[in-house]
Amino acid sequence: MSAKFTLPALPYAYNALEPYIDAKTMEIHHTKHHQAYIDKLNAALETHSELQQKTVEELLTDLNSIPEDIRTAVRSHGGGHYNHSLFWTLLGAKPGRPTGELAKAINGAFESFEKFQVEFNTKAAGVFGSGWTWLVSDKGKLSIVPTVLQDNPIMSSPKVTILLGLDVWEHAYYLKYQNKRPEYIEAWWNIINWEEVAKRFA
Ligand code: MN3
Repeated sequence: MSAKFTLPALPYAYNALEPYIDAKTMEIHHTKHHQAYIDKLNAALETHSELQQKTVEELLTDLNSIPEDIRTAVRSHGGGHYNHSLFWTLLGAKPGRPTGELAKAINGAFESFEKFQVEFNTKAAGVFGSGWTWLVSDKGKLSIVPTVLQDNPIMSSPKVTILLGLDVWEHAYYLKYQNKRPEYIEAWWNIINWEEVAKRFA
């Protein structure tokens, strides 16, 4: 078969997020790590042509329907492809803060932007081993959800909307931050694409 899923181009240059995320990390993360998830997802689907019509979101929101022999591969590598595709769009070089309805919803759920940050930081720092932390909207109700490995909240709650996500795998920060995950998380607040987050919320 031809490769069904392909690597999306980054909407900015590898060095666009400097100094918060270095160009080398971005390049390896995108061209090696993300590409590997795509290759392995395509390989898993090779023997199951009936699944090749589905989007990655359709695969992940209905994992129980995936044949057992490739379910773990679809969950891991499909999750990896989905999470990274999303992650790239949620980063940008324009520092800012949420505004409008999104800001209201954050203040409503967490009291203030600062308290939202504290809770997000705590959950992201607390992910044991490799995983992600997400800001999730369930019909406008916001919560912060950590996940392990390449899981995504839509796997267990297909109806939620992912607003924001942070990759806390070591490959996302090790070159620049080594074991200092909290410093990476702190830096990430400077490169969130809040316009994109607001679009997803609306
Ligand atoms: Mn990653």
